Amino acid sequence: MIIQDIHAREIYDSRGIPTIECDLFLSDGMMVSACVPAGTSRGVYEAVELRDGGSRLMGLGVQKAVDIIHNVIAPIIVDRTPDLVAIDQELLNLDQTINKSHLGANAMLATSMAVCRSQAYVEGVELYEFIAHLLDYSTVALPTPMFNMLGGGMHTDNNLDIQEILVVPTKELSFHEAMETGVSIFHALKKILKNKNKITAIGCEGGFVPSFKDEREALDTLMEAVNASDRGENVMLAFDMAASHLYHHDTGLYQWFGKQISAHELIEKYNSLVSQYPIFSIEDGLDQADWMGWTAMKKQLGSRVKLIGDDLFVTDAQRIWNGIENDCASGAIIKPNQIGTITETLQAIALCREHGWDTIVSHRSGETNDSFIADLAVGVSAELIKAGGCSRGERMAKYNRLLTIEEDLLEVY
Ligand code: 2PG
Ligand code: MG
Repeated sequence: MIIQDIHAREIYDSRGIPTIECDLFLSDGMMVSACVPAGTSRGVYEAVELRDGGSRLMGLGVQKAVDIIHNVIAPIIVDRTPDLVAIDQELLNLDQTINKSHLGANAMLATSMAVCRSQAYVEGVELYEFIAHLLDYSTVALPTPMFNMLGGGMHTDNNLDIQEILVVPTKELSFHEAMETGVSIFHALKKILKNKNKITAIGCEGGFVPSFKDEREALDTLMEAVNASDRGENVMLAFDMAASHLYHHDTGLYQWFGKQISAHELIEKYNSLVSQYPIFSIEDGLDQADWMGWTAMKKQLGSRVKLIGDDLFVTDAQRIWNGIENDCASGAIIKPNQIGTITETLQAIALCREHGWDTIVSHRSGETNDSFIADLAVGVSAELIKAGGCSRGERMAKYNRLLTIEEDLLEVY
């Protein structure tokens, strides 16, 4: 079977910002599509997302990237069998930059995801199975979901400096039981916020976004919901601090609820929060360039809480390797659009796994209804997945796909 044609278009993500959808037409008449997500709190080391600039759509159009798919990528794809590894390599050869600025990580990833899906289709297996085959893994597993309950930082306009406060069911639960846990806490939280006269509006990732007087009020409110939900047993909390976006380069200090504090003081804050709340993990606890600070943080907190790098590693195997050598963290966030191809995403995951690091496959704040990351998480047996709160169609698309996969796996095994 061959790819007969490729067609891309500009669509809009869940924030109303342009992104790319890519269709591949196979020689048996099948059409396979993929859509790329985009971030708001992007790391500076992420691969470049090509945007048009100019005045149309605030400069955020992706027509140039769409044209690249039609004019530059199509000639290397059309009339070939879908072969992810070979095609990704050719995309990399065509791009020739370290940050994907020539073709654009958005154009490359749209193609790479669509080729990956096509190859799974041609081989007659589910996407998650195909991903497992690519890595030579003989088993697959459902991830534990991390549910975004309270949003802040760059994702919203409230006063919460922590970008995401999440809940993680840590007990051995089936995926659908973990979902029931998340959904029960989500609705309990809504009721509690309402009783406290706080807004129950939903943020871009499907969690609630009220203001709080400080981090403790936010955490106490969430713990109240955990306990009220009757699912409190073995549920832990997690933070995505997105600290690169709290860091001021001129002063070397971090913003923290109206104050400016040093990295040392921030680590002390984490230390006291970890003593008082059941905190499972802290993502991006320090700035994306502070390798030494990360090593110090790991030394101080690493035995009590998982330290996860997102902007620090940007799904880049080289940066993850640096993190492993310097003992900076205990795991990495995995976002295919940070690096630009599925092959490189899988290399980053394989490296984590070889070194006993956790992988957290993650959505972006700008999402589509494409549920690719659900299959990715299962195919690589990621320990965790971060796909948003318990609302909004583009977030539920991932969780609902995981429910389907769970059913498939129960039937097979
Ligand atoms: C993050 C992500 C997803 P964004 O920082 O982990 O939650 O946010 O997509 O805006 O980078
Ligand atoms: Mg993050």
